[in-house]
Amino acid sequence: MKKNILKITLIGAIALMSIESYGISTNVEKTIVLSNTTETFKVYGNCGMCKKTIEGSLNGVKGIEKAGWNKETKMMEVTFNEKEISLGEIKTKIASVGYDTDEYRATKKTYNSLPGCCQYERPTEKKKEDDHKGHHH
Ligand SMILES: [Cu+2]
Repeated sequence: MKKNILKITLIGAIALMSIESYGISTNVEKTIVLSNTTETFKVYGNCGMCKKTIEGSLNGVKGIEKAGWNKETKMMEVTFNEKEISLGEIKTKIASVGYDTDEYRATKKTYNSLPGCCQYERPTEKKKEDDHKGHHH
């Protein structure tokens, strides 16, 4: 009699454990799906060659699922895994090949080394001189 109760309890515990571990595995799957994000943002550029350079900067980068730039709207759409790469890192990569976003700017040197047709009109930079407004040196 005592033995039987023990058996039932044991079976119950095993059943509960397997339900639990099943729950964990589905949670992990959900997290992976949920961490794929699609963001759309503006990248300054001109032409089809810019498109190749901009998209190329994310080519083969870990965490990047999909990246496409539209030369008419200048909008970039990136699908990425937030666990592996952040939006800031993505914009930094784009800036590193010469293209500005509103948050991250390419260096003058990188911009100047772009082919002439690709030297797009850069967004206006917040002037540092403005910081000195209101007081005299
Ligand atoms: Cu171009």
